[in-house]
Amino acid sequence: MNTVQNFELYAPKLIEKREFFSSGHRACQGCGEVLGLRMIMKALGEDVVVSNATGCMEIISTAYPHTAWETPYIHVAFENAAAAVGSGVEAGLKALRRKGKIADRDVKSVAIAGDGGTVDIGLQSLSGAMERGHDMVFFCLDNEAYMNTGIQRSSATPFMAATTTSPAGKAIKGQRTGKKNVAEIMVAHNLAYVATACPSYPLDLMEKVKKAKAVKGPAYVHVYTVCPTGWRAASEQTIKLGRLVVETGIFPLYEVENGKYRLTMETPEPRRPVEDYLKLQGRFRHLDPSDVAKVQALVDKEYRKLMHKVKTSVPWS
Ligand SMILES: Cc1ncc(C[n+]2csc(CCOP(=O)(O)OP(=O)(O)O)c2C)c(N)n1
Ligand code: SF4
Ligand SMILES: [Mg+2]
Repeated sequence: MNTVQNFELYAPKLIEKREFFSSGHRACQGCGEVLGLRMIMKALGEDVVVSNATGCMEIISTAYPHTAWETPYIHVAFENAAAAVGSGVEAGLKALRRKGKIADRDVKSVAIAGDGGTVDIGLQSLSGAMERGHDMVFFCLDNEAYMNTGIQRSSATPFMAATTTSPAGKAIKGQRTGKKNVAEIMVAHNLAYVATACPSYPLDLMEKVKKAKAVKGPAYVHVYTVCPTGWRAASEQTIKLGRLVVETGIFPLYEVENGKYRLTMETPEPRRPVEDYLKLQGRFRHLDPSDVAKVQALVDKEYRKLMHKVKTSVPWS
């Protein structure tokens, strides 16, 4: 699929001029997480209430007395998690609707958290909110570690990546486990819509955000966001890294609608070797050729599993 052609064809219809996450925030140069967030907010529009767990995006956007948020926004502590507060917001919106106070507006509850706030500390409340069927969208902004507090590993940190709590040295070679796949955990909750996205593919991302918002019930979007600071990568490589992670098959872009899997961005065949992606990042600097081969084997296995689902899954209805 040719992204440039798509952009020319659809951009005037798809992209709002108005920003709901403004410039002037304090994110690092080349931050992929804030870029993804800006696109999410653009695609959501103004009728949302955002619950955002503590993490980089909260820290860089809300230094008192300033705020980058152009919509109602609740900063949620790590402990009570974005999904728990988001489900309370949804109940509140329901009550306001019943009283006729927002009868003419379709306001949506939106919960946003980093990978730490989603895959580790927020997972239980996320599962509860999705299982109860709240009418809300949850976005995980996955930069593959607890970045805001100094690059600690999370269960979304990829195999062999070095972080401050999974350092590469004589004892271990970085993260010892593979990445937890929360999109799959969400599919297992039988959600009507689950998707993966990346701001290096802006139209794909924004279309998925709109689809997720349109669902009456819970929806989940897992957004891969490059963090040049934590990954020890050059800030001008952010978009390229987001493309490489898709072209290598490490993070395929897909959606699951009513149980049916679909790749939304074709991965080139043959896929690019994972080395093209790994070598641009200091967090993988310690890998020798046999380590790279292990990463490649893991990626190949996960990719095969996904392609099997793409080929064999059928929609529930
Ligand atoms: C219970 C609790 N533990 C730890 C913290 C400190 N803390 C604040 S943000 C954060 C990291 C967040 O990581 P993530 O959710 O991945 O977001 P990122 O900063 O990477 O965007 C941590 C550990 C806290 N606020 N509360
Ligand atoms: S540490 Fe990473 S995620 Fe956080 S603001 Fe900087 S580049 Fe963005
Ligand atoms: Mg993180």
